[in-house]
Amino acid sequence: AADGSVEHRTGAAFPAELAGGQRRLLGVGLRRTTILGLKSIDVYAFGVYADGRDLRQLREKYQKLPVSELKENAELIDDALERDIRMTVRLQIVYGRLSIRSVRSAFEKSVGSRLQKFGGSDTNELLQSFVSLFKDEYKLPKGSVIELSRESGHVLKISIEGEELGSIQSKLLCKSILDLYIGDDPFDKNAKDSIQEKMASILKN
Ligand code: DAO
Ligand code: DAO
Repeated sequence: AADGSVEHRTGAAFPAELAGGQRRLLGVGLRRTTILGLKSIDVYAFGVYADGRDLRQLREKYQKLPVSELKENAELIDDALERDIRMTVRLQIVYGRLSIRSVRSAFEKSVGSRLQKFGGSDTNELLQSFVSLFKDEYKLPKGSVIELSRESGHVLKISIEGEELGSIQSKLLCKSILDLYIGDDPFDKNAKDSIQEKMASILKN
């Protein structure tokens, strides 16, 4: 198998494949935030993976378009968000002082805004049921690896350092989380572009 990729600003390394070779790395990026309104910090590096066979469900629809067009096609992203395609976002923590409390509040903000965008008003219960998995006793030192996976049937599974924390069946939640990385207004625009280009090339192969 091919080598993985390194997120060049942080040096975080991502394997080329996960799940015994089923999920292939599409691209890597960086999640940043600002604290106190001015200081920019690197929070985590991420890699986005997808099941190659699941992605090929989209082949028939897009096969006729050239890669140059596919890599800018918004409908391709909508389909990737919407369909039952197994995907994983792997996070590697870069910021050394992350508390579970700040993870919870960041999650409520970022994922909460997407739940509202896609689902309307009645999404707080869903958000809270997921956030309640983030227990205070967990620690996230620099280098920790978290995986957020969409399994078949739109089941969101979360694990830390390979240990499963829990899972929840929700198409809306899966879509909202993936939207942070590949949707409109992503955390890292360059990462999104390279992920989409890689998706396009898989569809053509
Ligand atoms: O120390 O108050 C602080 C800054 C913390 C920034 C937290 C951003 C958290 C982003 C989510 C991380 C998910 C693993
Ligand atoms: O970056 O805003 C964001 C979304 C981050 C999603 C990561 C959630 C990971 C939560 C892990 C909690 C472990 C206790």
